[in-house]
Amino acid sequence: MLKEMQDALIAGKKPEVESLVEQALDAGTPAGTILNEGLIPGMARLGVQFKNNEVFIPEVLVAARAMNAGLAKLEPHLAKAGVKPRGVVVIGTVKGDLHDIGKNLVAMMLRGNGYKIVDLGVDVAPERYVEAARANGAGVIALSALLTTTMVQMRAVVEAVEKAGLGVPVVIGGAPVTREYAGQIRAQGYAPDAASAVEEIGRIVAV
Ligand code: B1M
Repeated sequence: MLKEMQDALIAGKKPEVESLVEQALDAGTPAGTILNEGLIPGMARLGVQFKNNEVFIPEVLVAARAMNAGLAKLEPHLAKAGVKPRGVVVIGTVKGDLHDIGKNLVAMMLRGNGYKIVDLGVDVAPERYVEAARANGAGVIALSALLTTTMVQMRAVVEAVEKAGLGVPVVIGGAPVTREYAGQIRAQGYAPDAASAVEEIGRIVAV
């Protein structure tokens, strides 16, 4: 069923992806397995095809919609019941970058672990993170970037936070980003994936 889910995702068949996620849940497949062995590998396979010019932006967009619909079905099952609020995280994909699947996944995992999430969406300018963090009393600002051309925007956010004297730690992630890069731009945290983002943010808010 998970292979079928990958194929449906790549083909951008949103109702089929939703129905396969529901069927897998009904059959008792853990939400984490559906995510890590169904949806994410499907997106990775599509990424290879995209790189090789076997599929193009319209197909990838349709698949992304199917992925987000599948994630939405999984969300209640990834969430842990009865977790006390652990603070506010402002999250968004940086300016110039429209990729939102990884960011949505990180937001979902954090929500499931008891954080209140203020999701600013994609293409977010540095000053918007600052405004939202201030308005919502955020404990952490989380940034996502998927392009080597937009990861430089992360530095602009760190600088805007410093300039505003906000004192809110910035945690970064996304495929081209590394811990070394986080150090270079004075970001306080880095996470390679959504599960690590929960750990990293937990470590930072506990300090
Ligand atoms: Co784009 N794209 N794309 N794309 N796209 C990539 C990223 C690319 C690697 C494809 C490739 O060439 N192989 C390549 C980037 C090359 C580079 O710069 N290194 C690329 C390109 C070039 C482009 C365009 C420039 C193409 C063009 O126009 N010529 C263009 C740019 C548009 C823009 O943003 N301005 C573009 C457009 C698009 C679509 C709009 C069509 C679509 C996005 C739709 C959407 O998101 N709603 C799209 C997609 C879907 C992809 C691929 C295929 C899949 C990305 C994805 O969702 N992965 C991608 C290829 C790939 O990644 N294999 C590709 C699944 C997701 C779960 O993983 O986002 O990595 P990811 O998130 C992970 C971790 O990175 C981490 O946790 C997540 C879960 O574990 N993480 C964080 C992410 N954010 C975090 C934040 C944190 C912590 C961890 O905060 C604390």
